[in-house]
Amino acid sequence: MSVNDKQTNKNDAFAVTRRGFVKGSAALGALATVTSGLTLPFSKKALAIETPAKPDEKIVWSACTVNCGSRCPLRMHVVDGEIKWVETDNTGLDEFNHSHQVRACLRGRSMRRRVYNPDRLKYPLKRVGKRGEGKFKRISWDEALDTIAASLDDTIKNYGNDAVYLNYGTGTLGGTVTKSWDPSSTLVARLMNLKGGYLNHYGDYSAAAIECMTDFFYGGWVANNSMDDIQNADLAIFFGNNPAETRMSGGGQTHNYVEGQQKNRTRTIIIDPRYTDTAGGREDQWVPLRHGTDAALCAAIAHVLITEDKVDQAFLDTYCVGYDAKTLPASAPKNGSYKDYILGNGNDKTPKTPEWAAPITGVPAEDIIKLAREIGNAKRIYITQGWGLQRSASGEQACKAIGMLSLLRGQVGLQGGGTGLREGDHGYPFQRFPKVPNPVKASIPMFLWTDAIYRAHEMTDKTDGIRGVERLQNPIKFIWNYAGNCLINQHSDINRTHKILQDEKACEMIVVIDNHMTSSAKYADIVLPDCTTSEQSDFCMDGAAGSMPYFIFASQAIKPRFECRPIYDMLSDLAKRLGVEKEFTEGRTQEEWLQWMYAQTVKQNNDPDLPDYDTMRQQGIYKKQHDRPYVELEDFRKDPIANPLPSPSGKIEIYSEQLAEIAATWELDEDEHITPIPEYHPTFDGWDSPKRKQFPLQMTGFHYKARAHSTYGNVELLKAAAPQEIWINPMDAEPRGIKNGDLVQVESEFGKLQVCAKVTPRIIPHTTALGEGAWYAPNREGTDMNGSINVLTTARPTPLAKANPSHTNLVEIKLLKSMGVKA
Ligand SMILES: Nc1nc2c(c(=O)[nH]1)N[C@H]1C(S)=C(S)[C@@H](COP(=O)(O)OP(=O)(O)OC[C@H]3O[C@@H](n4cnc5c(=O)[nH]c(N)nc54)[C@H](O)[C@@H]3O)O[C@H]1N2
Ligand SMILES: Nc1nc2c(c(=O)[nH]1)N[C@H]1C(S)=C(S)[C@@H](COP(=O)(O)OP(=O)(O)OC[C@H]3O[C@@H](n4cnc5c(=O)[nH]c(N)nc54)[C@H](O)[C@@H]3O)O[C@H]1N2
Ligand code: SF4
Ligand SMILES: [Mo]
Repeated sequence: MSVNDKQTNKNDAFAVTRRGFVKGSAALGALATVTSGLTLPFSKKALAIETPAKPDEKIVWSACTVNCGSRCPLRMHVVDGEIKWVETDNTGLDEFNHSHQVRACLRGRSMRRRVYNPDRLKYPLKRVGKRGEGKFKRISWDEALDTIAASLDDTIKNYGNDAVYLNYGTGTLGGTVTKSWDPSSTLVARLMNLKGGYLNHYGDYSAAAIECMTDFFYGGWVANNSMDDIQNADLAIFFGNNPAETRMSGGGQTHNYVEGQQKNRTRTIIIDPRYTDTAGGREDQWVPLRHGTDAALCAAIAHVLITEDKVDQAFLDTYCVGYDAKTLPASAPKNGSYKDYILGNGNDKTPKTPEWAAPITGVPAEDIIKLAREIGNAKRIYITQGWGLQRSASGEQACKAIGMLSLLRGQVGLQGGGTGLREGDHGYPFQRFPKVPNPVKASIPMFLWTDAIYRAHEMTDKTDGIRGVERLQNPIKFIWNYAGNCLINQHSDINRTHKILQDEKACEMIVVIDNHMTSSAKYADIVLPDCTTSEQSDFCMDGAAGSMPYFIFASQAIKPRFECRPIYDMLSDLAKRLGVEKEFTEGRTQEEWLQWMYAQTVKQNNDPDLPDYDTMRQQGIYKKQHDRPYVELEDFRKDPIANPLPSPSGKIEIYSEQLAEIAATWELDEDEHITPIPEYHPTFDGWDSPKRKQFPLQMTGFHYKARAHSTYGNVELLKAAAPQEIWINPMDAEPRGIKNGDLVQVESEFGKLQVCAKVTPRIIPHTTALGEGAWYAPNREGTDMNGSINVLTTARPTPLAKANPSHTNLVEIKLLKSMGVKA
C-alpha cells in the first residue's frame, strides 16, 4: 500500500481493500510483521517535555486529519472552553528508527485559526442566489434535513439510486467516524447503502493513472519499500517525488528521507522540472526534465542498461513477462517485447538512444548516459516516484516506464531496492467503522463526474471506462459533497464546471457538508455546518510512517461552535427521517462506536502493549516500532511460485495482454495511446503541441506547503509564510518584462488568473509551476484573482485511467503590474 493520503487500506487490515491485494500487500505485511516488531511503549521511553498547564488550563490530545499524506497529533491548550494555543507530539525518543516524535507542520500548528476562522459555517443554510453566487439564508436543522430527505426520496423514486453521487472529498480522511475518503468508507455511504445505494466511482485525483496501470502491470495496487529503506541503498532516485513538501510531518516520509539518507550518505538524485525543497541542498544531483517526458528518459536509460549489459536477465526471466522474446506471450507480435521497443526492433524502428531522448526530455545525452551508468553500477537502488508525473496527459505510461528501471536492475522485493513505484510503509491494523455493501454496481471514473451530469446516456465501458455495467442508466441528479472542495476548486476547468452546475434541472440537489464557506460550498443548495476534529472525538490515522506505525486518539477539546453538529449526529437524524435509524446507528452513540472499534482492535491485534481505552485517551498517541523498513513484494521475490501476483500470469506483466485487448477494442482519439508495454508518445497539450504557438509555456502544478489542497487556504498567517506565486525561469521572465514579485496574468485556453511571479532558476526554462489549491475568487469578468490553478486546467481525461492530467497545461504569462520587489 502506498504512503499517502490514501492509507485507508494499508491500515485497514480488517476491511475489504480496493488497492491492497492479498499477496504482498502492505496491509498484510503490516499484520505479519507487527507482532515481531520492537515496541517502545509510551510509558517506558517517553521523553515528555510537558509544558506545565496553568491551573485553569487543560491539555487535550487532538489531531489534524487533512489529506496531506501525513497525520499529526495536536495538543490543544484549552482555557475557558477555548483553544488558546496548539502544541504537537512530545513523546518518544527523538531518534531515527526509534519511537520518534510525530511533529505537526506549520499548518496543523495553526489549527486554531481554522477552528475560529471568520469563514466558519455557523448554521444550516439554503441557497437563495444562483449556484456559485454565495447567497444563502439561514434555516433550521429540521428544515435542512427534511429538505434533503424529501429530495433523496424523490431522486430515488424518479430516477433510481444510481442518480445519487458521493463526490470525492478528502478533507478529513484521517478520521474513522469522520472519515471522508474513500467514499465507500464514509458515513454518507453507510446511510445511502441502507437506502439502496449510490453511483460508485473508481480512481481519484491523486493517483488514478498509477492505480490503473499497476492493475495491469502487477495485477493490483503495488507500492514500494518504505522511505527509511533509503538507508540500505547505494543510490536513491526521486522521480517527481517531493516529500519535503508533500509528507511534511515529523512522523512521515520527509523524516525518513532526511535521516535515512544521512545515515548511509546515500547518493541521491532528484528528477523534476523544479528544484524542490526535497532537493534543498541535500541532493547530489538535480536532473531537470520537461514535464511529461519521464517515459522517454527511462527508455533511454534502459537503452544504455541493455546495450552495456547491465540488465538482471535472470530476474526478468523468472519474475516478469514480456521483457524479451523468451517470455513474450504467444498473442503478442513477434517484435512486440520491451527489449525490441527499446532497441528499435519494434514497429516504430526507432532505437531509444540517449541522443533520441535528449531533445524530448531536455536532458543532454551525456547526462542520460551518466545517469544510466550510475543505475547500472549500483547494487541496491531505491527508486521512488511521486504522483505529479502521473497526473499528466500520459501519466499511465510515465509511471510504468519508471517502474521498469527497478525491474531491469532486479530490485523488487529486496531491502534497499524496491519497485520504483511510490513508497509504502508498515501500518497498524485498526478496526474501522463497519461498511454496508452498495447494491448499485455502476461505477464511473472519478474524473468524469461532471460528464455523468450532462451526458450520462452516452457513457459506456468502451468510451468512458464505465465499470460494473455496460452503460450508465441515469444522470447524476443528487450530489453529496462531504469534506471536499472538488465541486469547483479542486476539479479541473473551473469555468466548465461552473456552467454545468448552473443548470438546476440537470443536477437537482447539491448538499455540502463542510466547516467553512468554501468555493464549493457556494455551489450548494443546502449547506450543513460540520464540527471540526477539535469539537468531537475520533481515532485518527492513515499517515505515512515508515517503520513506526501509530494512531491517535483525538478527544473533544471544545464544544461544537454555533450550531455545528458532528457528521454522525446529523446523519443519524437524517437516517431517522429515511426510516433506517436503527440500522445506521445500531443503537450506539459516537463515543460508543469509538469504544467498540477500540475493543475490536485490541481483540484482533493481540498486542500486549495496547493500553485500555481510558489510558489510550490520556496517552493520545500509540506508536509501534518495526525492526526494519517495509519491503514491498518480499514474499513474491522469495518464492514467486508459492506467492504469485494476482496478475493473469502471476508475474510482473511488462507486456500486458489485457492492455493489448483494451488498445484493440476501446474508442480512442488519434493522439491517445494505450500500449501493452510502456512507450513514450507525444500527448495532447505537451511540450511539442502545436498549441504552443499561442500558449508557449508549459505549466505544471504541485502540492504546496502553504495548504493541504485548499484546506488551511484561508489562514492568513500561512499565506504570508508561503505566498501563492507562479514559478518562472529568468529566461522566460526577462523577455516579458517580468521581475520577481510582479503581478502577472496567466492565461490558458480555458481561463485566466492573476498571481505574483517568482522568478527563479529553480524551474527549467519554458516551464512554469503553480501550487494547486488556492481559493477560487473570480472577478466580474471571470478572471480568478487568487491564483487558483483549476481555471487553467483541462477536463480532458487521460486515455486509459480517464484520470485528471492536472499538471499538463500550456499557458502564456504577461506582466500586469510591476511591484518593484528586489529578487
Ligand atoms: N490542478 C490541480 N488540481 C488538483 C490537484 C492538483 O495537483 N492539481 N490535486 C488533486 C488531488 S491529488 C486531490 S487529493 C484533490 C483534493 O481535493 P479535496 O479533497 O477537495 O481537498 P481540499 O481542497 O483539502 O478540500 C477538503 C475540504 O474539506 C473541508 N474539511 C476539512 N476538515 C473537515 C471536517 O472535519 N469536516 C468537514 N465536513 N469538512 C472538512 C475543507 O474545508 C475543504 O473544503 O485535489 C485535486 N485537485
Ligand atoms: N503540503 C501539502 N502536502 C500534500 C498535499 C498538499 O496539498 N499540500 N497533498 C497530498 C496529496 S492528496 C497528494 S495526492 C500528494 C501529491 O503528491 P505528488 O503528486 O507527488 O505531488 P506533486 O507536488 O503534485 O508532484 C510532485 C513533484 O512532481 C513534479 N513533477 C511535475 N511534473 C513532472 C514530470 O512530468 N516529471 C517529473 N519527474 N516530475 C514532475 C512536481 O514539480 C513536484 O515537485 O501530496 C500530499 N501532500
Ligand atoms: S497538515 Fe499534515 S503534516 Fe501538517 S500537521 Fe496536519 S497532518 Fe501533520
Ligand atoms: Mo491527492
